[in-house]
Amino acid sequence: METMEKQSAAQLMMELESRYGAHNYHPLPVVLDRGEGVFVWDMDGKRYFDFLSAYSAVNQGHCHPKILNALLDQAKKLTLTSRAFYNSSLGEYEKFVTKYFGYEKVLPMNTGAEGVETALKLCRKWAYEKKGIAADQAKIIVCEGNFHGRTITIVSASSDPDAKKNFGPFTPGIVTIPYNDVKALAEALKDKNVAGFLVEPIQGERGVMIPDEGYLAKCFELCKKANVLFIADEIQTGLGRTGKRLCCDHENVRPDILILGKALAGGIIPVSAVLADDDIMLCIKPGEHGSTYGGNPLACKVAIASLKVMDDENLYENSYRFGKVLLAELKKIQAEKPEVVLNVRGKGLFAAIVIKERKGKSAWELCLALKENGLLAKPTHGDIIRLAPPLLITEKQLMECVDILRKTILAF
Ligand code: IF1
Repeated sequence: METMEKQSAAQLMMELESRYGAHNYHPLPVVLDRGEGVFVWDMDGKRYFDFLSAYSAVNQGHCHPKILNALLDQAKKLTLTSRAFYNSSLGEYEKFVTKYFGYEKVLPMNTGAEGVETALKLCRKWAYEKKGIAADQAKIIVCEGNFHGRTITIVSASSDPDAKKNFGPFTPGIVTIPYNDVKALAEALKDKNVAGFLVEPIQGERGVMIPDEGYLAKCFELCKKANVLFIADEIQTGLGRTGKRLCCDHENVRPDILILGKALAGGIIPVSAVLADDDIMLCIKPGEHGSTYGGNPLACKVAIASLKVMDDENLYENSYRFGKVLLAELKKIQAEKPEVVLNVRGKGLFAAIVIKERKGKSAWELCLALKENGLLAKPTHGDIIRLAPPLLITEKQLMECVDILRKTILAF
């Protein structure tokens, strides 16, 4: 007979979240307590490879010592001044980040959603003040299946019913076209009131949807011809995730407005940024936009350290090289078990496995099995598993992970 089990510390934590926290997530049943590099540990001390990297915020690895030191040093000195005063870190960061990405100006914010909102506001300002669109007529083109965040305006641009249902009324001035469809963009750009085109270079939430080669470059060219701003949401794809500094770099596209977040602060604190040249950025004047925490000294130092780690530890190259290894291995696994793996795709260390769903055997169950075998990943859209390890993973560790994936999938 089963004896009554004493509740574990992990069970208690899950119960506390369920009892006192809003139910806006459905996490995998693992309670993480510690992280270092590519690893996280649960409350029982079990070690896992982290193949989500907090949705690519932890590209530099968990608790990176150089980023942590930057945080600690600055935290002892000055954390927040607001933008009512100057601070001794912001200018240094602004110079660093604009030179790093090759833009004239940066507007610092905190979360990704705020970065996207900022980009949309900036685009509208530019449309009225530079392009000459009549008041309140500006339109932004977005793509079906996008994920740009959770604010009202951003969910207004979403095509996911879960993101929208009963959150209306929505922000007007948004036009949705299919993703990876150059013709649809050309058609939509015929409208003279279009101000901007907002696009993810790879759709993450959609399940690592990689557009055809040349898509970004063609879209950019069409936008140029129509005097429309090309706005890239690189919050998830930026900072090495796809094997280059930016995903747009694969096609030598330099977005008019670039939005960054997540790994810009190595998973330590929320830092986002909108980059553009003067012609666009200076459309926003004092008092017209901002954020209490945006550009705070702690964020500035952490962001500089996070960007330096990307170069110092060859994380761009790692992602590019090991991404090829990972994809090749995933293709082998697919060939070994086509009745489970319908498809695999990836660019850099940003990959996805599409699972053939059978009764009781979905991507969720596979993720539970992976968890048992020491690898954490999260399903998206029911049948897709996104794979995105921290970029400092070594080839040896990666092959260990491939073994876990193979073993788990073959047994599935
Ligand atoms: C959650 C997805 C990833 C993003 C892009 C803006 C934001 C995100 C391209 C907003 C955020 C997250 C948030 C996370 C789940 C996640 C996600 F599955 F929903 F799509 F990463 F793949 N642009 N992405 O991916 O940034 O305001 O959250 O800082 O838990 O909702 P944020």
